[in-house]
Amino acid sequence: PSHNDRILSVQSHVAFGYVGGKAAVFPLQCMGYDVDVVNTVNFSNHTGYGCFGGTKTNAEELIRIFDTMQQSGVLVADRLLTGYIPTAESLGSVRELVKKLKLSNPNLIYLLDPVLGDSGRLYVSADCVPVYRQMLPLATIITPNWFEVEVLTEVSLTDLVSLRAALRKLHDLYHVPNVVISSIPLTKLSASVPSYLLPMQPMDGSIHAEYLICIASSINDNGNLQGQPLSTVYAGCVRLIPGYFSGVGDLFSALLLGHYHTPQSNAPLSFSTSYPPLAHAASHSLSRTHAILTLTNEFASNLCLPSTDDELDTREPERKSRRMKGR
Ligand code: PXL
Repeated sequence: PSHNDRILSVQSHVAFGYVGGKAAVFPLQCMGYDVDVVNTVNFSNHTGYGCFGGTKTNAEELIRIFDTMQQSGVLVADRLLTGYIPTAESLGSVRELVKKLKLSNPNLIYLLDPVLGDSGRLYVSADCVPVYRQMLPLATIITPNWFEVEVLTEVSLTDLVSLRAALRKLHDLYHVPNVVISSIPLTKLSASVPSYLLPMQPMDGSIHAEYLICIASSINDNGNLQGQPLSTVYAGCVRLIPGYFSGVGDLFSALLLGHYHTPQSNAPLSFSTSYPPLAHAASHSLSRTHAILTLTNEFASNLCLPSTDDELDTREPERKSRRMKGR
């Protein structure tokens, strides 16, 4: 497919591995998008390794890049994708960029991935949290993981009632039109998930530990008026692939932005769907991300590596190909 749209991606660069821009840019280019890339850090590898090094782009440097792009007449993206931005100062300069882009293009499609951390661990500075809260109303779509939903909304996700409360806060208080939470372990929402959401019922009636649920919630035009629900929620399930993967959220967010087409946006010529834009984009991104992870996992399990290296090698498959070549 060919897209006329241009995407500006503002996230991390790593020399080794596939997180941040390394996970996001190539898939978008494969979809036919032109992608402008601003690196928020220039690191050796992702920060989950015992050791990492390199430099962060500070706020002043980011502003210089954005301002010069504007002076050169090349700050012309139709879509914006932001990811890993590790300090409040640099995040503040991206917030100002978004305001500027929205002023010159009110139809800007902005996917904000509020990269804060995962599974109870922050991997950016804690003072990014209030800046992200300021940025939420500027976004078209946000893609927090469940931990980021909890941090941003201060609602802990334990069941469908708390999930609804968190979504309400994001839509109502922070004015986010579209929220996608790509992978909540079913066990986290405990027994309150209705059986029609489960692809397969365990024989003993317990909740399956082997599935992840993806939630896509879009605000309704008449939400909260005349008893209309505030948002429409679509849910999908995929099988959990055991192992530790990095950059999956970055890949998913990029695909989501790439597949999101509203009647106003520049969709490929052949594009037509009966699904609402967010549900369409979420289901495509979910199945593609899952397919890529399945291939990565197959690749990893075909390698006979010493057990101590297994965990690291599962994280970043290209590391294995290097080692294989060296044998
Ligand atoms: O996947 C998020 C991410 C992006 N970029 C860098 C990271 C991480 C998560 O650890 O370290 C550099």
